[in-house]
Amino acid sequence: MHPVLVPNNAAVHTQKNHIPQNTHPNPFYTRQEIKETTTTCLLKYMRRAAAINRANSLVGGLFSFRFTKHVKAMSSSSSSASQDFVSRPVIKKVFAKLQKEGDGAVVRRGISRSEQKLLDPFLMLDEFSVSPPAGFPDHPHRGFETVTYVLEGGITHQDFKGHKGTIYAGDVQWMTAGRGIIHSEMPEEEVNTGLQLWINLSSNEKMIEPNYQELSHSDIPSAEANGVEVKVIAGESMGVQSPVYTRTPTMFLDFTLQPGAHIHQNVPESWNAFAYVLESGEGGCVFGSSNASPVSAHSVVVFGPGNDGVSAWNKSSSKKLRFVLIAGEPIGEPVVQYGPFVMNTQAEIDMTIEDYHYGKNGFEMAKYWMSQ
Ligand code: FJE
Ligand code: FE
Repeated sequence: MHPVLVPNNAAVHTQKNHIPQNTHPNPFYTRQEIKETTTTCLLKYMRRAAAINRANSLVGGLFSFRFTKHVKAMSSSSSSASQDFVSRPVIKKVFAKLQKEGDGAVVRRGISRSEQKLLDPFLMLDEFSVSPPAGFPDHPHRGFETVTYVLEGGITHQDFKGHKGTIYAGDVQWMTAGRGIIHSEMPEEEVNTGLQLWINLSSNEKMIEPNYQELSHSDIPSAEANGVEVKVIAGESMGVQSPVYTRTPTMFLDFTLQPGAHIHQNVPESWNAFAYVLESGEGGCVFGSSNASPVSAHSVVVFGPGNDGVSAWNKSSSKKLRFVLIAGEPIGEPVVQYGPFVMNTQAEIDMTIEDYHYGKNGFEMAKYWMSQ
């Protein structure tokens, strides 16, 4: 197998450290996780916190053009609007723990094999934070799509067919791996964070030609009303529609709620849906019912079935709430996964490993290519 498929052998972080009292906490790590990191991690954290402060002071005076539309009662900062809609209930909450992936990279895996049945067609959700020289060097994919949404910094990708580019903050790469992609995904800056979602393809699309849909932040439509802003990465919300073609019908929305704001988003009845919390004030993030218990940042919230959409409240009086709401039409087929290969049967996985090894059926360039 390709070396990147072997788990990396970096030492487990156990050493305790003193954390400076007045340092702004790195939002990627919880206080407990920061306490548990090694000296090297602490240095990275401090570099990152400094970079965040620099970035924050830069962003302060900048305003970007925004496509804003007024929407009826879909979002509201008054709690009375919540009575108009019934939300799907929250049936599972998962705190995304840190784990190592690629070469020295750290991800929070919000969705993994244990959620795949509940959340068909979604296979994986990682919140990544990666600094050079760590990254995701040359590795293959087959049988699904990867959606990379960069939140800070940049990720440079290169594939074995010569396709390359950098995904910057706010940009999205919607990659259909289909019959096969081999690529590298490496960080550009000091601080590079974002989400990577894996969406399954149905059996009749698993072996299609690979394809990319690349959206710069300015191509992603957004809307704003009543303390709610939405960036529509896939699907439709608050009257605006994404240009992304989703082979597996998918909704991918990035919501920011100001303190006290509320949102109800319709989701098709048969679709599975979840939210992933990126940022929240203490006790601020509430889903499903206005008096439900709050969820913390870095949590996946799985919604139960129902024809109503989902509701969210920002109960914080001072901090904004940011989460992504992701929903998709279930495929309803067996899933057999071997790392970055996702097929319907073990025989297809065996064939994929052979194709990758011998450079066949879409992996022809495997023998000759290496990223630069
Ligand atoms: C992977 C090896 C990998 N999460 N989040 C094996 F390198 C990867 C992989 C990633 C990844 C990449 C980005 Cl940019 C963001 C990620 C895993 O590339 F998924 C497996 N199984
Ligand atoms: Fe990849």
